[in-house]
Amino acid sequence: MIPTITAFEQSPDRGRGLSRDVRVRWAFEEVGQPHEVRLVSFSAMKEPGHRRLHPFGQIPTYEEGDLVLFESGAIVLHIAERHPGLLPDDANARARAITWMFAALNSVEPLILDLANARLLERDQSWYAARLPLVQDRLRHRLGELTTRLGEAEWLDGAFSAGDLMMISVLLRLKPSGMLDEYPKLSAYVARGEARPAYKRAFAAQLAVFTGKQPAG
Ligand code: GTB
Repeated sequence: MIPTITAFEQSPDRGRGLSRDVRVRWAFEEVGQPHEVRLVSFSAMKEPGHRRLHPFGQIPTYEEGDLVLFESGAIVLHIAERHPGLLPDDANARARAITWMFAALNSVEPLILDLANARLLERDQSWYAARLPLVQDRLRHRLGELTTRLGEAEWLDGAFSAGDLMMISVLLRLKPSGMLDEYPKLSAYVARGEARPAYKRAFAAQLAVFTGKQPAG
């Protein structure tokens, strides 16, 4: 059965690959799973029909027969567990890869979102200039810790895994702020992810929604 996911009909990032369907598309591409993408408008997301799939009226969602999932992390984990390619066979290595998925979503993404939201939504507030350095410092501290752990390694724990897919997806959201450039090792890590053919196919597919042109190849 071919799973269907949902994505923005008109992504606010104008096809820069920052919305959360991209990590799901990337996971599908890594494991070679064909999939359908149903595009939804902002208003349709808030309708009861979509809320039956996603309680918070968001994308992405995942449908496969009777199974409906939401939360990009849960969806990527589901894909990774059902297909070879994104999780190691060794039980301990598998648990560590899943740990990195959680680390990306719980210990890195919220700090990045805090910065993105501050830049996007709080600029006009009287306290913006005072708060911004606090938000930046918290994030810089975590990125420093991540840099130290990555060290000279290519990926976070042995071979590329769903943990890297999620961490790189999260770090990509830093690009508009320019902060990723402060961390050459993390920038190179993200670039290695972006260079993967599966990522390129996922990126091209979401960009095609914005440009209205089919991806080449
Ligand atoms: N925790 C959930 C998950 O991981 O799946 C979060 C889902 C989520 O935030 N979805 C967003 C959404 O549906 C799209 S990705 N928003 C519509 C709404 O809440 O009404 C978030 C996103 C939005 C815009 C950009 N951008 O423009 O750069 C990047 C990411």
